[in-house]
Amino acid sequence: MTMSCANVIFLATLVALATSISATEYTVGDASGWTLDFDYQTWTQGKQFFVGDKLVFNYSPGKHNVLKVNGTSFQQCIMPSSNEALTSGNDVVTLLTPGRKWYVCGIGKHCELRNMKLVINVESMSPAPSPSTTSGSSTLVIPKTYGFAAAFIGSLLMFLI
Ligand SMILES: *[C@@H]1O[C@H](CO)[C@@H](O)[C@H](O)[C@H]1NC(C)=O
Ligand SMILES: [Cu+2]
Repeated sequence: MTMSCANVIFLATLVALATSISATEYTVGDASGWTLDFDYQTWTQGKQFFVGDKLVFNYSPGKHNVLKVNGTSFQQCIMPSSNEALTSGNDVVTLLTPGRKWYVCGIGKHCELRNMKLVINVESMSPAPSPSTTSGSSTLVIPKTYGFAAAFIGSLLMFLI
């Protein structure tokens, strides 16, 4: 198989596009971190969270923790029985799937009384403009969530065939 000049340029463009899309890392509560009586509702306003982005929870280990819960647990501050809490004090959570995500602190009544609860909405990566008008059919079988990856892989497949 020989690479045509057009294909090489096409591939280089794809690689450039792929590297230009970088994940955002959000420090929850910014300089305040994960703490008592912070307004996390306001903190999330104006922020757009995408699959691949990261949340960083900063706090003194032992004072707080981070639990991913469901919507019901979030509303009522009911902690899951299985102890899956993050406890390092510098917990990095990568947002892997789209949809609503709920995080609470499981220590004392921090969720109930001190507002240590965070809800965000994670959006699918917005699909990059298609670099090729003929790549559409090869991306259909792959979920939209991975739109960009799908377009990328689809294009690579086309390139190799
Ligand atoms: C939500 O989580 C709680 C605690 O883990 C669990 O008891 C409950 O069944 C869950 N609810 C749903 C709708 O998944
Ligand atoms: Cu706490």
